[in-house]
Amino acid sequence: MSSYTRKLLTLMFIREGEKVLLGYKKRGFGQGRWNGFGGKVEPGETPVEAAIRETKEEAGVDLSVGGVEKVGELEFTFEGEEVLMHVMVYASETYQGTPTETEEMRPAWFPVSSLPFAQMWPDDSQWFPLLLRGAKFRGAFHFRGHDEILSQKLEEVKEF
Ligand code: 6U4
Repeated sequence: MSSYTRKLLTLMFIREGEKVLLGYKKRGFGQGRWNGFGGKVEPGETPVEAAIRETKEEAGVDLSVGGVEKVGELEFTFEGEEVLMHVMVYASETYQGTPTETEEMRPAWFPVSSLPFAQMWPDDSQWFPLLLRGAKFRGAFHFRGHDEILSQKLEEVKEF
């Protein structure tokens, strides 16, 4: 049995009507992919606080705790690696400010009907339909490298 070192991370999707705000990751983990905003939860902060902080740092947008909803929990593991990324996924339908390019991310709005799945993490096309219809979900994806999913679990949940 392998024992994993768990890392707690966040992922935030801002939605306005039929559009979703994604960020093009310019550097770091997931570079070259469109994704939500997020990163590591720091000591002393809650996951939702981290999600709001990261969204401000990466997209220049302010969110309020009351406007943020937890929609998913995802676990990512990678063949041959001992790290387990435990990602709390959030959605917000309200925000303040103008999405602005930062050193890490280039934000852009996408219609929900044409998300750039070919340039997103391969798991995203699996759970995005759940997110878009307002469902909550729990999933686990085991990767070979960053492009191939070796095994996966995904289920809709009523609450966390
Ligand atoms: P720093 O601290 O700047 O080195 P960085 O390398 O930019 O960190 P990190 O670790 O802060 O990245 O955040 C990684 C982000 O990628 C988190 O928001 C979670 C997200 N993520 C990781 N695996 C993912 C996957 N398979 N699908 C997905 N998002 C993923 O949609």
